[in-house]
Amino acid sequence: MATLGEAMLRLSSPPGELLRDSAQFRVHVAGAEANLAVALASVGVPTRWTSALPDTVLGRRVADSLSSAGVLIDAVRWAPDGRLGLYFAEIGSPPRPTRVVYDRAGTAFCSLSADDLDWPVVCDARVMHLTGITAAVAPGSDALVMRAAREARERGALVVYDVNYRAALTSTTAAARFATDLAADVDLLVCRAEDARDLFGLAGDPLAVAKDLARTLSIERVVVTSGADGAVAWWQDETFGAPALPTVAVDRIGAGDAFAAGLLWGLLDGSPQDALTRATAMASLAMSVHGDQCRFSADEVLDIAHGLGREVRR
Ligand code: KDG
Repeated sequence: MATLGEAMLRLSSPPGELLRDSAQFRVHVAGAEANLAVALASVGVPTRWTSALPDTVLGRRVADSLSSAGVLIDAVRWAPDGRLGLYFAEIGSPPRPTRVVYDRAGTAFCSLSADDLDWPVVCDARVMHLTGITAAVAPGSDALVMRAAREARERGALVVYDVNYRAALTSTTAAARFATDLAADVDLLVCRAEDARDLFGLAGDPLAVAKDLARTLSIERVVVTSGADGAVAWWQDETFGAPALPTVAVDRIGAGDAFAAGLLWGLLDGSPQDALTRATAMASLAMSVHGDQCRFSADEVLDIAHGLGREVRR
């Protein structure tokens, strides 16, 4: 598995405290693609994460965290200039929504150009995972994602694009245009139902939305996620679905990345139905722990996927 994107540190106020009041922050490593890489490595899928990190103690903290999870970081570019991005999070609790504030201008990743990367190493995988976040990080990041998709495709990898729209980084119009431009090099699209509505004006029954996305973008496989209503797939004219699993969500940030990790893991050795089932299990587990990343073993995820969640005594 291969992925490409920016990592950040997340500084979050403790549960039940507001960013404007809190005297202390909890620190977590974050970044959608890094989150996916950690989740995949934890279930035993060899995964390379490509990025740029500043050659500082904070950059090394991120690298150490990912490599301790088993993620391959040999394609990371160590940048002499630039900084590590931060973001501040206040975890919501009904009726209070989650709040995120980015501080990610001028990061080492913003200056990463396609010519900096060793593409045969970056793309040495059966699947290349890319997201709309990476494409929107800085002017020029869109070209990086385009190149990654093309390089991966030329080497025979399956290219997966997770729309992952972030309003703080780009407009819906620009995100829709980018997805449309990239589509010719995408084998599987993952899209939240709300992104399908906001970017492409497609709403209603999730399966109909998935089918319409497949037709509109000419992509053969489309997965649409609907949070607590589960996920569906339009898969080369076949359809699949999986309900969301019950969870007590302490932190929803990163659940979509865990979903994508479960999906891609399932696709490597199972059917689209297996993949959706692992995806919803992984997402529900991710929401049960604090932080953007989760490190569950394959057995832990499969137990939840098969409804075997039980007390563990060893
Ligand atoms: O999906 C979770 C990510 O949003 C989080 O880890 C931070 O990558 C991030 C972003 O750009 O929002």
